[in-house]
Amino acid sequence: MAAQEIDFYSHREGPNPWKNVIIFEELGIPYKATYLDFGPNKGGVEHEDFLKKNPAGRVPWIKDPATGIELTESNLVSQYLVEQHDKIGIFSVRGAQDEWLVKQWLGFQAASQGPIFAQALIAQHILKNPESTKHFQALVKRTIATVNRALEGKEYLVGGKITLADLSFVPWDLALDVILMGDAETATAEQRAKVWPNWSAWHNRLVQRPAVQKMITIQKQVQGKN
Ligand SMILES: N[C@@H](CCC(=O)N[C@@H](CS)C(=O)NCC(=O)O)C(=O)O
Repeated sequence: MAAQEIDFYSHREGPNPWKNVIIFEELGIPYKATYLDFGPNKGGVEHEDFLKKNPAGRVPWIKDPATGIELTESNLVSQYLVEQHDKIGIFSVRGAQDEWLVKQWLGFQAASQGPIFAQALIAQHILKNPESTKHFQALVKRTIATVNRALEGKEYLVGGKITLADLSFVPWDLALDVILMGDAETATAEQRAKVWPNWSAWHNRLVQRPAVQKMITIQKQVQGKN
């Protein structure tokens, strides 16, 4: 019997749910996407209909009919998908140290990369506040420098192989042209490759994966960009 589709609440632009799309595609998991708007109107993340599902009023949010599990927080959703569907261990690592390191980087992504990149984008493109833009861009650069340092002599963050830790960074890193716009040293991909060579090679390696390419194609389709 074919697997039942996972009910997946998402947003066309917001990067966090797109992490999960990479994992759906990596593992061939069927899913049905519902795209919400931001804000309190009907069909919005802050409308009472959705707040009953996720009191945080944010996406992603899933319901898996196979297990009845309902879940939010993109990195937890990815971990759930892997636990249920990664039967051949595409994303598994050996040993307690590496298992904890995967969790460490998922925590770093959720606490540092996601929120800081989001605030840098809002400061420049919505609030149009030069001081805040400079402040948050400095934090964005510190976040990337951290990953660049961790990748010295390595192709992947943990265990010499692809894990959820690596893929969790991809959607926000794909937005860096917009996030670092105007920065003298790191505004373009070419500049970033010079400043953070380990990070840049890793990012390009991740983007070449077929599942990431598929995610980018779907993203462009739903954003009406092709
Ligand atoms: N830590 C959460 C963040 C979720 C999040 O902020 N999602 C954004 C879309 S990328 C959202 O729903 N924003 C709506 C809002 O904040 O009102 C995760 O990783 O899932």
